[in-house]
Amino acid sequence: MSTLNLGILAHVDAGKTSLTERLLFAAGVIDEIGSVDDGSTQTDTLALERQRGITIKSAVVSFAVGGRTVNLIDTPGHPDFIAEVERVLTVLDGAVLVISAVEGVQAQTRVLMRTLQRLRIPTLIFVNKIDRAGADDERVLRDIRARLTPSIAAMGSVTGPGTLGAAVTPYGPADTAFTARLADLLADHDDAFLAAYVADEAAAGYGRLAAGLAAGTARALMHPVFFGSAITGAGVDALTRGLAELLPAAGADPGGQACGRVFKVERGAAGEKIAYARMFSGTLHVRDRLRFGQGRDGKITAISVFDRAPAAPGASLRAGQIGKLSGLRDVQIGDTLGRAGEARDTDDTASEPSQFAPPTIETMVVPGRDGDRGALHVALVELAEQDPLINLREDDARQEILVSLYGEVQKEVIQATLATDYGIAVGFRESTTICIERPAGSGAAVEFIAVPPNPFLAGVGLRIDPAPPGSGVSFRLEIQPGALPLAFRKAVEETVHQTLRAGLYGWQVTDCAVAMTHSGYYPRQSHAHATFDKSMSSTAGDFRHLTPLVLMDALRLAGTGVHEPVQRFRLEVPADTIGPVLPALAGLGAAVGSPAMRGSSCLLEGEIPASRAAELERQLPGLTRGEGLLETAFDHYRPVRGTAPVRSRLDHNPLNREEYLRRLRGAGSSTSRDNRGSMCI
Ligand SMILES: Nc1nc2c(ncn2[C@@H]2O[C@H](COP(=O)(O)OP(=O)(O)OP(=O)(O)O)[C@@H](O)[C@H]2O)c(=O)[nH]1
Ligand SMILES: [Mg+2]
Repeated sequence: MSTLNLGILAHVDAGKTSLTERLLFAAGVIDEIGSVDDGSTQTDTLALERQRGITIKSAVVSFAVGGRTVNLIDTPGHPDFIAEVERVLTVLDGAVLVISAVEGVQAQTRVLMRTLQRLRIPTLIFVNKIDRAGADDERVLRDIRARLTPSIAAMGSVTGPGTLGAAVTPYGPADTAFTARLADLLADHDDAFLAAYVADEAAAGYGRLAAGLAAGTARALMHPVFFGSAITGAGVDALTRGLAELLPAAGADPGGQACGRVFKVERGAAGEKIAYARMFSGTLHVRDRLRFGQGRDGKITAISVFDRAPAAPGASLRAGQIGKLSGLRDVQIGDTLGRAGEARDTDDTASEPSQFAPPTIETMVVPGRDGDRGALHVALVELAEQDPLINLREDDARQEILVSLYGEVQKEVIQATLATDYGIAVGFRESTTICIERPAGSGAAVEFIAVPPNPFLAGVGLRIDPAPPGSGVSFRLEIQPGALPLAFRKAVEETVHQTLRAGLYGWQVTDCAVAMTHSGYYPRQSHAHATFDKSMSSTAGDFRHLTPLVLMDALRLAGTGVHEPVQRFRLEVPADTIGPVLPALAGLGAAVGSPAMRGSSCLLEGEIPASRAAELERQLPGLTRGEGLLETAFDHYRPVRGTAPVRSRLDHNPLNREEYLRRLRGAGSSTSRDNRGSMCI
């Protein structure tokens, strides 16, 4: 029995949750179709989702099509919740990208399609809402070709678009125009097919074309396009067949070494952690002891498996399946799971570059009552477990708590969640834009063991080099792999990642490659007569304490530049309002291309610093009689013009060596052995 782990992705409101509901109904899992507008769907189950009619968290449902189990993950479309989509991408065998037949390709549609293509995730396109007034299937097809990809195959035709009677007729072997278009598409991507086709057109029999389309789809080279309506059910049968015939099943080796991935964490009724995981190979059983992340472990106390129905208790979770695991107290989103004691394929702990932009605003959370500060901390730590990108930062001295966010809707959701789930009323101080730092050049530094002024029993040399935009932080060894025990190497690597959270201006340093160029340590005294002597043996603490000193020295030599996030925008305004709109855009630092007239409206596209986008949204109704339509999506980072902004410094990196060492000494007066390390100063 094959399994397909399928993501449904789209711009907000395109109809993902409604389509999910319709697919569950068609597969016989539910007897009645729930509605987003009534708050009665299977996947929008949070009270907030039902109140607002939008999806906030990803949710899994399971059903059968054509002898195949489909585990469908309904994702949020609002850009404030893009982090939910990001985590889901790592566990998918295929995706359906939903596009509204009325609105066509939208800002987030493009962001998602680019990412699906980059990750080579096989993707079908579903053009939804053909029943809604204004639906135009031909226009949307042109739009997809021009703005997403030309490698598409429309799989049917629509009659009566824009009416409740809108219907879809799937194409078949007898449609010669369809088969000719398929042959052209395959010939574009497959030289063997092209040669056979040129030699003999009859070689392109329908069976060959259908197989070629499935193969091209599986390789994410081409994208079949289906039409339909989640509300009336038109076209949904053809899409369902497409799920069974055109998308590849999960490759699965249940007997192999256990390997899975956590893509969602939630709390159960009693506050216990529940991890949603997809298995890539091997099989997990209840009571298995697992290891995950960097050195954490735990024992599975219960498993629920998604298998053509709501998750049900099971004894095991096999390769290809998705299930909920209980008992893993320290598990985190994004963790790779394996069985304790089994060898890892790799010891590499480098962070994977993210597929989407990180949050671009930071805001201070202020409890309504001062007495709630402790409870607020606990609540936010729990929320950060479910969404690590909120990147909780605290300053005990100043009693400040800061979170990173994508936008105002996410802020409102956090506020409402704190109020309803935790009983804590909070407000927010004004948000600031989160910048990043990139190294301006290369820099290297080294501290040798037992050579003053190095106060630690460790030797570390590091070099930092710039890396391409979007590549994140990588770490590699330029010493012999055996030259440094694994525990020390890990300590250096982890500390490198931690240290780079705050660069010379206090912002996350990214798009750089860090190389370890030197190491030195004193081995543990292991003679029978000698007990462990910390004054003579290196510890992981020595490496943790020394690494920030060396890395910040290297970074100072490299220098860094502060970069601010820039958004791409698409703005449709009534043509007669262009007079006031253009100077307002210029005043906000936007760069605009030449306006394109579209009947009585005018289309403007360009770039705007993220810090000014909210202001544009505020001004727009006044400038356009409330008729302006704005879409924005993160595009890139660019160097800040003028004075580089400095981030409020909560992370204590050794910008000042003396102060850093003083602080460590202060920490050493506590009972923590690790903090004391073996600082011989
Ligand atoms: N007429 C019509 N309306 C639809 C169709 N599909 C969805 N809708 C409506 O569009 C709105 C949004 O639908 P959802 O299913 O919540 O869209 P979504 O993509 O899940 O939205 P988010 O998860 O918030 O991004 C709701 O009011 C639906 O009733 C359709 O095929 N036809
Ligand atoms: Mg939804």
